[in-house]
Amino acid sequence: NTANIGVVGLAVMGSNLARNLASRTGNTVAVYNRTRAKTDELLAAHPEAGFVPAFSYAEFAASLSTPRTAIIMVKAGAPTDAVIDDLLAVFEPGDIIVDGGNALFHDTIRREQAVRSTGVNFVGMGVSGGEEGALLGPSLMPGGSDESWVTLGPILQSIAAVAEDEPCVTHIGHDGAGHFVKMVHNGIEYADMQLIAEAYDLIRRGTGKTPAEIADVFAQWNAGELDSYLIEITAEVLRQTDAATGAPLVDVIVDQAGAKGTGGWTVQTAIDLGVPVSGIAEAVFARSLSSHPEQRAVSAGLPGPAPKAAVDDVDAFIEDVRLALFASKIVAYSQGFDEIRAGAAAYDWNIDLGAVAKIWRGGCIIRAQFLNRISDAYAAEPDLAVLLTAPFFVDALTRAQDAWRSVVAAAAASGIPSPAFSSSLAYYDGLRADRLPASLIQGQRDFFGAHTYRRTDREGTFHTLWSADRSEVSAQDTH
Ligand code: NBP
Repeated sequence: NTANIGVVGLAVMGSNLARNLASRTGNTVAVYNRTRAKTDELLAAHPEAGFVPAFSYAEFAASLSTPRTAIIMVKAGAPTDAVIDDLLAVFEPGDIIVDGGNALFHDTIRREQAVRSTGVNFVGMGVSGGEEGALLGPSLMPGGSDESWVTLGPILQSIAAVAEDEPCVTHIGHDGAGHFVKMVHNGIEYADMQLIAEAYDLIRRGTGKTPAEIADVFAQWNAGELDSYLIEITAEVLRQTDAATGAPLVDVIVDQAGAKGTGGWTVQTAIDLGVPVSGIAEAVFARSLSSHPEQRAVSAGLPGPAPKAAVDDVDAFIEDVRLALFASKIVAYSQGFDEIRAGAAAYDWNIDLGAVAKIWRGGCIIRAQFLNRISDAYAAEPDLAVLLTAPFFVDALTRAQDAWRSVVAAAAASGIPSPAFSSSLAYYDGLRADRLPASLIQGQRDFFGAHTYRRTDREGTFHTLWSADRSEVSAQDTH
């Protein structure tokens, strides 16, 4: 019983997390991997870590002090279930199993319920920040019981990224809450990346600047209110020259974006919850559209505006794009937090939205200055119904208004696809509309399906007798 924490699964994420754990004072880390070679390699490469290796689950359990705490970092899906079963065979009530893989929160809810019935605690934990985050400090989103947080909290706080002296970890909520929040984090990441890509495309096509010149634009933006990891790495990617051809690397890379699925989960879940995460959805679909070369090939000859001459005032246009990007980004985050709020209500999680914004400030891909403004907004008003209505964001959206509209209009007029910019603006205008044509939709639904409607001037539900004399009846009378 020499180790206080164990890691199962020693591929890149697990071995980096194990090294991170071992580097913090007070931790002794037991390690196990299904295939022995990975364990041997890790031990040989990192003798300084003082790992306690195990070559069976029984050995692994025996090497851990109680309550035993193990973090699973294996391929999400069936492998996670297999490892949980193997651990349950050797663990005892009160022990803690943490799944740090990218599990779908529905699976986490199911696993938590099954594991809880054995008396063992199960914690689904979102881990953000990729390989480097795992090694040096990830953003951690643990769910699970309050009891497990007592043991787990201090360990996780010791390995998490630090932002403004605060560890990037908080107990998100029970059962699947952590994986839910990690899922939405990834959805927001999709939207943020798509928005940045659209900004680049607009500047390139609108001004004729080279990728290296646009890298300078992004580097400059990174010194202002857009300061974030994604803007920073965008400058790096755009500045990169391909060694083989001498061309900008971005022109050599095939323009078909891949995806591992978490963005799609965010959208599917939002549909289930009735939350309009249109910016995230556009980002997911933009990747899908890019990845159908056969459809793009047969569509290449479709009519559209001739490429325009470069804009007159390059600097003014770039500033407009910056403002449009900032406004659209506010929409994306507002939609993402709306989904977390709705998920918390639906699954009975008590999620502190301001704390979520704070733990994303370090370690993860969407880390940004901007997240401080989100935590400020929820600190001022914990029940904020729409994040973008917080005063700071209203100011920003007021400043960005004209630029946002003119950029979306210019994109449409010039035939430059900007799905995330445009849909963010449409969402914003939809929210602020005094009346929406949803009234007409209700009329149509009543016409073909007698779905009834409510009136603006009286209580009750009503139906018009469309195929008779078109008089209106109270809906109770129609059934
Ligand atoms: P992989 O997702 O590639 O998984 C490989 C690991 O799973 C190996 O240790 C492998 O053992 C183990 N494994 C498999 Br596959 N089936 C198993 C089974 N039936 N029983 C026991 N072990 C099994 O590793 P990764 O890229 O390090 O990611 C680990 C987790 O972290 C994933 O869930 C991933 O989604 C998540 N994650 C990844 C990132 C990232 O940036 N890569 C970020 C955040 C979260 P073997 O050696 O015996 O084959």
